[in-house]
Amino acid sequence: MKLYMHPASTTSRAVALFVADKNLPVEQQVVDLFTGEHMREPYTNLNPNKMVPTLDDDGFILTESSAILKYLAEKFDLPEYPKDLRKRARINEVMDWFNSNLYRDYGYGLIYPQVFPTHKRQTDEAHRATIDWGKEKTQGWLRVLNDHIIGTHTYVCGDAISVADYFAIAIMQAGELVGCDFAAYPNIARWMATMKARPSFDKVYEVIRGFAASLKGQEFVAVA
Ligand SMILES: N[C@@H](CCC(=O)N[C@@H](CS)C(=O)NCC(=O)O)C(=O)O
Repeated sequence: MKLYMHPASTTSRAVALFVADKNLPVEQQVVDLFTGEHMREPYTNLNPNKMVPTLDDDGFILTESSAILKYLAEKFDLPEYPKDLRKRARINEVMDWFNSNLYRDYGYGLIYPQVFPTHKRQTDEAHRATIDWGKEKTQGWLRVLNDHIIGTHTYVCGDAISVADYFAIAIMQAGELVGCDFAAYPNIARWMATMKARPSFDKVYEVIRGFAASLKGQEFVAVA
């Protein structure tokens, strides 16, 4: 089984941490986003979205990090995606929440326009408005995450770790690029510290943390 990925990719790290933590027999092949390898054949034959990650399980091609996490957990019969209908429904709900609600405003509104030149808006005014909107909406989502989704629980779907935590920590950690600080959201901060203490975290997140360190000192709009 092969995972096409890039260590600087948020959605790749979600899968890569799960693979590493669970020691799954998944070979990882880097697709060089910086040279545009993902934009060309042969990769686009696998993933016409021109994005990573992509899983190839003996010719079965699967895109979407959320779907890949669930597929791997199911394939290897892992407790991180329990079979109980309601537990599973809760995990699906939370992963959809992160993927649509939070990630849209936090990733594509607040973080990426500030760090990736390809996300720069056409005018300074439009750029600024995107980031301001992203920040404001993000703060609302973080309040929901802190107070209602995590609350007093250890993980995002209760007190057992699930594929939703692997998905969510990849998204949340991306805020380090612009210096986001979650002290105002103590349940989020506590949960993030728990996930960052996973044995494979430092290795899987090494490249993105290096990138974050290289941006230190620049002025960014962030959640604080
Ligand atoms: N919904 C997709 C999103 C994948 C995605 O956004 N991948 C980014 C890296 S994090 C990518 O490949 N970007 C390449 C580009 O935008 O050129 C998933 O969850 O897998």
